[in-house]
Amino acid sequence: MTRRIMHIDLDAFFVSVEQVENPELKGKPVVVGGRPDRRGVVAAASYEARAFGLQAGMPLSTASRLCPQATFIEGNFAKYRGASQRFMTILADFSPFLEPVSLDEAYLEATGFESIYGSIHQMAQVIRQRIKDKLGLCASVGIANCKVVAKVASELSKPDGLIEVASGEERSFLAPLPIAKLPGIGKKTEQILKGLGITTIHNLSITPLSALQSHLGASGEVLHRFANGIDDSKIEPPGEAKSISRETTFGQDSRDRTQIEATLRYLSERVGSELRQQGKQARCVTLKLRYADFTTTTRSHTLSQTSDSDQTIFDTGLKLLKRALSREKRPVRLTGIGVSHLAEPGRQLNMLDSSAQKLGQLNRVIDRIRKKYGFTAIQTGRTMLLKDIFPGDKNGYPRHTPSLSR
Ligand code: TTP
Ligand code: MG
Repeated sequence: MTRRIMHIDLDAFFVSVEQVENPELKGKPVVVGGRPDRRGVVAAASYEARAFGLQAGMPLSTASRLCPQATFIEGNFAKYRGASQRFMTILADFSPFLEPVSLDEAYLEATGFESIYGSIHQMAQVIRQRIKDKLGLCASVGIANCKVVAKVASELSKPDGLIEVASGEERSFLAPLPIAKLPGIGKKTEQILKGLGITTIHNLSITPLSALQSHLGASGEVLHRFANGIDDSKIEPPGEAKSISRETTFGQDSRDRTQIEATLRYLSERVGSELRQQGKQARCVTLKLRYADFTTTTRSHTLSQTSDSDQTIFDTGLKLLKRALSREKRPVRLTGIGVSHLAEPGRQLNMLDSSAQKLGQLNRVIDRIRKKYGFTAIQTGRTMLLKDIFPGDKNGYPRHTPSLSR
């Protein structure tokens, strides 16, 4: 039996949810991400706005310059999360083998479902219609014998499209496409490959594996397989969060160490609180910085023992921050902190370490108070400063960037 995998991705997701709520926005250039005079970036742009060159990640100021007539919407993450849950529930009716990848995107195992729907193509049409009827949203679908080709197909079919790649046609389907269309090829890899004269997926597929490995390391092998339409990875049922992170863009680019450190402290507390809520411990802490010129760097540190403490996350982040900024001239635009390599607590935690134990108790008390009275009910010396910087409420300081990171 030939393997049939579907990749389903909603079109202009955040914007489409707004358009369902507010139908007069349909067919118009619409941006979700914030007001045009605010800092921050475009989270989602309608296809009508994309015609003006707008795209996700673009600063709002640039977006409003390119398309001043667009409607700019702040956005409401809770609303999108709700729509995402309804979307996933619909998909789960069709196949028990479902892998949500992000809020608006999932892989679905469809192998063997031909007999129920007549064909997998027909099954995809039924799914698309159901999503339209129940949610008012358009979903684009790619069907192929593996995940990577299905994803490229759904991307190519947008908006409101459906492409099925017949078994055996994977390689020829990918061949003419530019390398940037292949999942796993970001800006950096694209530049390296272009430097080698590789511009199409066909070029990539015929480049000797050893050459790719010497330029790209381990990912060279994966990309070589992908370019040849080979991907054996399975549909993974929803797992638990693999990392937790929080980040924010400053109102104005900042060189003020006190402000940057206070923000880092606040974000560390947010991450720590989420970590404890999930009952997890982290092994690795990562600092993210974006400078005024938009270059973004991350630095990570592996802890000697796992932790769920705000203090440990912050201390580690602060060390990374000091190292990163020691000779840095550029002002900072965004800062973020994340934890990864999560584990259930227990074995790794050295319970004989009484200072770790005390810190653990303290964090739990703080979590209880915050649950009852709001996040800002407890402030540490450093985060007190934030009151003057961000207009906050009892639930915390609203952050500009609607972050998808978990
Ligand atoms: P995408 O599926 O990448 O984008 P999209 O649904 O807006 O558009 P399309 O799929 O038709 O190309 O992301 C889904 C949502 O995730 C998007 O609506 C908004 C959010 N998002 C961000 O918040 N920041 C980002 O940088 C990106 C790419 C998406
Ligand atoms: Mg989408």
